[in-house]
Amino acid sequence: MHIQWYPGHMTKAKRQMQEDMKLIDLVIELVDARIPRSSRNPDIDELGKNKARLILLNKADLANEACNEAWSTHFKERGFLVLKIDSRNRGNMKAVSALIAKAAEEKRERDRKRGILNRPVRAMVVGIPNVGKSTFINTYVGKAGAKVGNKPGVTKGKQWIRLNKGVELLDTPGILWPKFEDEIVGRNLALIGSVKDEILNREELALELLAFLKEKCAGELSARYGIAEEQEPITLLFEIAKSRNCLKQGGAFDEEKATKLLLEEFRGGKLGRISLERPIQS
Ligand SMILES: Nc1nc2c(ncn2[C@@H]2O[C@H](COP(=O)(O)OP(=O)(O)OP(=O)(O)O)[C@@H](O)[C@H]2O)c(=O)[nH]1
Ligand SMILES: [Mg+2]
Repeated sequence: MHIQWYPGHMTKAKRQMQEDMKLIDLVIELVDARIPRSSRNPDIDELGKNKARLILLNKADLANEACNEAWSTHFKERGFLVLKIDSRNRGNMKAVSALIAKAAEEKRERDRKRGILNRPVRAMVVGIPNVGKSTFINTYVGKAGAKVGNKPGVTKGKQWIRLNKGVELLDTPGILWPKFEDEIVGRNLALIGSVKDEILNREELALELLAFLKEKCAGELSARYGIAEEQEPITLLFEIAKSRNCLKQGGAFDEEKATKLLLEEFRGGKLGRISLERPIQS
C-alpha cells in the first residue's frame, strides 16, 4: 500500500526545528512502542546529532510487553537513554525526570566550568504526529498547557512550556518525512493513526491489518469477534461486520462500518497489546 502524507505545516515545522536546535540541550524523541522502527523519523538523527538524546517508547500500554523490553534493549545497545512509558500516567514521570537529569549531566558540567549555575535544561520534544508529545508534556508538567487530540496534526506550531523543575520543554508539531522508503513503514504509521485518515484507503488498510493479525497474533480475532480465523482477510472483514451487526440501510452487511470499527478498536488497544514490529536480531 502506497501512502504519503507531508502537508505544508510539516515542511515549516522541520525548518523551525532546525532553527531551534541551536537553543536546546536535549532532544526527547517519542516513538510509538507498537512501531519503534517505523515511527523514528530519519531526519531526527541528523538534526539532533550533537545533542544529548532520550528515546521514550510511548503508548507502551498498547504494545506487547516482551516487545517493549526487546526494543528498550535494542536502543540502549545503540547508546540511547530509553524509557517505556504511558504518557497519560503521572506515575511514570519520576523516572523521566531522573533520565533527563542523567542526559543533561554533560551540559551541567560544561555550565559549571564556565561558571554558569542553575541554567535550566532545555529540551525539544519531537516525534511523528499523534505519538503523544503534547500529552507527555502536559503530564510531565502537571497541567494542561499543550493542546492534545486523538488525530494527527493537532499541534501546528512550536510552544515552549516552562517548568520550575529546572527544565524547559518545547512542544513541536508531529512531522513525517517526504517519502517512506518502505511501504510497510507507511502502512504501520497509518495503522496507529499517524497519517490523516482522509487520505487513506481504509478498507485496504483494514485488510492488511487482518492479514497481519491472523498470521502473527493467532487467537486475537476469534477472541474479540468470535470468528474463525482461517479465512481470507476480506471474508474476515465480512465476518466482523456480521458479528458486530454492521448493517447498511436495507440490511446488507456494511464493510465500511466494520473497517472503521476494526481500525478504531485496534488503535485503542481493544484487540490486546499488539506490537507491529520487533527489533531485528543482530
Ligand atoms: N494509550 C495511550 N494513549 C496515549 C498515550 N500518550 C498519548 N495518548 C493519546 O494519543 C493521542 C494523541 O496525543 P497528542 O498528545 O495530541 O499527540 P501529539 O504527538 O502531540 O500529536 P500532534 O500534535 O498531532 O503531532 C491522544 O488521544 C492521547 O490521549 C499513551 O502513552 N498511551
Ligand atoms: Mg501535539
